[in-house]
Amino acid sequence: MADQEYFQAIADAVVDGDTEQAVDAVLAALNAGLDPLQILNVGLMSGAEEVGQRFERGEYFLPELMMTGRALKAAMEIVKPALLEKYSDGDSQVKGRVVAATVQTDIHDIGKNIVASMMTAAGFEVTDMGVDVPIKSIIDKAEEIGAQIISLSALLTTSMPFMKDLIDLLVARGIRSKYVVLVGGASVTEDWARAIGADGTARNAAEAVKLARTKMNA
Ligand code: B12
Repeated sequence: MADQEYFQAIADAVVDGDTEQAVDAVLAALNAGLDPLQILNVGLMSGAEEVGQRFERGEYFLPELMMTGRALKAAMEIVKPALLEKYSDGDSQVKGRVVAATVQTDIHDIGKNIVASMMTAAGFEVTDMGVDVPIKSIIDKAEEIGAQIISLSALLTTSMPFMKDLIDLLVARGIRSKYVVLVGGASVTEDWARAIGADGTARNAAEAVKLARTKMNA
């Protein structure tokens, strides 16, 4: 079977919201020796993207989104150990402290979780605050644990403005320069990140880790 066929099978299972099929397809791809990052980016995320488009076109509704969410989560549990093994950092030195959260009004957590896991594997100490987290709580936690990085996820265009509000609040409190603020999620772009005064964004978890390392010179 060609690599592309494995990725297609994974994407198709995600589009069908078929958990069992998604898990089987990811296992088959891993057993065939395919790169776990490609499985995430080319297989799982393109399936998620297609589901999103069908939802926008009115062909899919909330139940389909939920089934896809379930399939993605189960598949992610299979691909995660392989990702962590491949991308973890051998040296045990802590690279920095990170507060990660999905901002208020947004409950999407699959991308945030994988970013948090991969940062942990890369040697960052990550405090994951979960989803729908008020910006003030995120800042308070960052202050409390002495974080250097604030990692924000948002998938809804209506939740993205809270990223800007958080940065504005840091500025208002005179502590903006203490933090590297990274933003991400399906609708977040480089332009948006720049416009709100964030320190950067990345398309996927491996790039997010690279960015965090660059910012920390680690
Ligand atoms: C699954 C899903 C759901 C599930 C989520 C389950 C869960 N536990 O997370 C459920 C069913 C709950 C859901 C609900 C809704 N959803 Co939804 N959902 C999706 C879907 C199909 C996949 C999301 C996903 O998990 N992708 C896979 C992960 C791995 O990708 P990711 O999150 O983007 O993360 C990667 C990168 O972005 C990056 N990254 C992530 N975070 C960070 C952080 C930093 C710092 C960095 C650098 C990088 C980074 O790395 C990650 C890994 O590589 C998307 C479509 C899409 N295109 O993404 C719609 C989508 C996000 N949903 C959408 C909508 C509209 C909704 C609802 C409003 C629907 C409704 N009418 O109720 C609700 C909102 C609920 C809420 N208040 O949050 C829209 C948003 C549209 C918009 N532009 O605002 C989308 C885009 C679909 C669409 N095209 O219309 N959804």
